[in-house]
Formats: sequence, structure tokens, C-alpha cells
Amino acid sequence: MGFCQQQLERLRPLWSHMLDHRFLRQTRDGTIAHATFATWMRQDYLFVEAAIPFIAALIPKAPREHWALHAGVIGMLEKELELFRERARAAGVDFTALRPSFTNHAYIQFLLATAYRASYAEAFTVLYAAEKAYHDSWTAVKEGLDPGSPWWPFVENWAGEGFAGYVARLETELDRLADAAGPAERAAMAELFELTTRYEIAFWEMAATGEGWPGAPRTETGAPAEKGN
Ligand code: MP5
Repeated sequence: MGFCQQQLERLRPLWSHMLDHRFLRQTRDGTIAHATFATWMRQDYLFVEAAIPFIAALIPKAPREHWALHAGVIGMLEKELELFRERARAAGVDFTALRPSFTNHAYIQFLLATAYRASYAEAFTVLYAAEKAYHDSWTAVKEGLDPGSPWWPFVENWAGEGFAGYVARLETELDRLADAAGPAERAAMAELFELTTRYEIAFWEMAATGEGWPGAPRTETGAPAEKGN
């Protein structure tokens, strides 16, 4: 069994907990409040934007054969941002004055710190875990969501064949990197896999609760109180 499957096996309870999050269940069932989904859209737009410098920071550490992969991901992320803007216009989601929530800010800093400070294999682990988390999460939503829903294009984006193929490629490459890693690096990779999974759960929770910044008045979160994040 490769490294990725080993980790998914080891983290199965945590992974299942993520896939069973009420944000995903309510999105799947069409019962999610518009304002709650809008919170996720605003926050994930900022996350996807931050993923571009994350990927770019991997390139100097990457083997030459991985440059085209990462360059392709940057193009994919730009298209994703366009999808968010288009859906925001179509569904009346306000994208002005976006500011990251506490959890989103922490996750973004974690991504960038990993890209700059960790080894390539370690940072690649975070990339794989985050992409696999979204592929599996939106696949769970796909199981029940009405294709006429305004949120369906997000299902098509992350649960579609193109993204599935991309995640499979990442899995192959991460398994290879893990095979070449020594025990200490492999242990660090396993820890980062778990931490990324915990951030993914925290992100759904943040979207579901409309969390602001601890201790701050709601209006200091960067969005008017009535809009949430
Ligand atoms: C992804 C995402 C998937 N958009 N947001 C979170 C919180 N985790 C993972 O990444 P991408 O780069 O949008 O495919």
C-alpha cells in the first residue's frame, strides 16, 4: 500500500468525521442557509487565491519534472476564482471587502509556512491532503445535491473527472516522494497529513458557524455583522 492510502487508512475516523460535517450534509440535501453557503464562498475565494503563492513557492523546491504540474495548477486556480466570481454574481453573494476569518487566516499561514520552511515532500503532502479532502468532500455532496442547485458548479469542479485525475496524479507523485524519504521525513509527512485534515474540518466548521475573530466585535471581522464572514 502506498503512503497516501496508508495515511487515509490511519486517519479514517478523522476523515469520515470531515465527510460527515453538517455543512456538507446540508449542502448535499439542499437545506443549507444561503448566508452560510455565502460565508464559505467568501472565505474559500480567499483561500484559493492564497493557494497560488503556495504553489508558486513549491516550484523552486520541485524536481524539474514537476514544474509543468504546478504551472497547470496555477492556471486551474485562476479558473476556479473566476467560477467563484461568476457564482457570486449569479447567486447574489457579496464579494466586496473580503477578509479572512481567524481559521482561514491560520490555514493560509500554515500553507505558506509549510511551502517556505518544510521539505518539498512535506509541502507536497499538504497539497495532496487538501486537494483529496476537497475531492472527497464534494463527492459526498454530489451524492444528493440537485443538479439544478446554484451550488452544483462547485460539485462539477471538485467531484468531476478532471479533478479526480489531478488528485490521482498527486497521489502517484506523493507515494514516490514518500518512498524516497527517510523515516524522519516520512513521520513529518504523516503529521502534516493529519494537521491538514484537521484544518479542513476546522474550515467547514468556520463556514457553518460564521466564526469571526476570537474576542473581536463582529464588525471588526471585516464584514458587517449581519452578513457574517
Ligand atoms: C481546497 C479549497 C481545494 N478550495 N479550500 C480548502 C479549504 N481546502 C482545499 O483546493 P483547490 O486549490 O481549490 O483545488
